[in-house]
Amino acid sequence: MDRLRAVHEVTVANPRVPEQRAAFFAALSTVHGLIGASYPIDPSVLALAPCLEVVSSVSVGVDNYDRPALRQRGIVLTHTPGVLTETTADTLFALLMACSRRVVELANHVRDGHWNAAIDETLFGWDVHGKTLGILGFGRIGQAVARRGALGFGMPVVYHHPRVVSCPELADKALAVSQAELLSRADFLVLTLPLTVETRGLMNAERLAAMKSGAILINGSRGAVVDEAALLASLDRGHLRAAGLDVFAVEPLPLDSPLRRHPGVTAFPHIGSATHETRHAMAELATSNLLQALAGERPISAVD
Ligand code: 8YV
Repeated sequence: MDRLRAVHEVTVANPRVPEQRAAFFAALSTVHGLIGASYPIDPSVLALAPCLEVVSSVSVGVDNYDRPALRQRGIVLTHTPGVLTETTADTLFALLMACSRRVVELANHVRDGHWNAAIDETLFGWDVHGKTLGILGFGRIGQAVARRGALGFGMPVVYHHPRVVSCPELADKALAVSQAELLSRADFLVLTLPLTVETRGLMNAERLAAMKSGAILINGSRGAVVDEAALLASLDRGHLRAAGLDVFAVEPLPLDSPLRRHPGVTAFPHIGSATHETRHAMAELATSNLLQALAGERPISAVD
């Protein structure tokens, strides 16, 4: 904030907070730059922002932004890739471990005073080491998850990506396969792909059924990539063993969502990049992007 205020007049207003909504939309009529995340910037918002030149997103995902509308107006869109890769991969591997070893459930078993005898097989989890790790979407975050599995847990890695990916450090440890083979081989299937027209609803009933029986699904992409009703049906049918979800079609997850308390679901509140260090690094990068673009310079990480 100090860096921004040293150069520009700054209005702080969160349109998701009712008390701040009016201030946000009032400021829109004069602002040249926006910085933030998780709020849809579409033609209805752009119509209220005649002076807008730059949108600096504090996120790597940019599905909140109507990119054709921004391009049509010549508005620069920037984001914060790279700085959050390792933290997000840590989160997704934590979610994978939590699901397979039933960490949340068993920690609560102790907390709730139920540990009154040596545990038996009803409380056993499942091994992670040596199991097949499948990655759908082999970008920066997918490759970082693969490193954790292959180099840290001795897991054979298979992945599917729409283009050929060069990843020398995993050359002999990660195998590119078809989407069908990925679904059939993965003991753990980790989704690390962007939300696009092509990926929206990708993990539907058919693809979930094509997954290996007893597999565990981990979603670190966007909630809308997964058909949540079909996922619940797969869990209830006993086809999938568990699901670890850091993202949801509706966020925050509604209190009446069956995903919130389903025994087969471990749910995180979208904490992929949510560490002090990484969110600070993202804010710094987003600030640099905004300052550079408003100064007419090429920003560090432009999307469009
Ligand atoms: C963001 C994310 O930090 O980067 C993304 O795309 O989903 C998160 O890491 C979150 O959207 C809030 O900024």
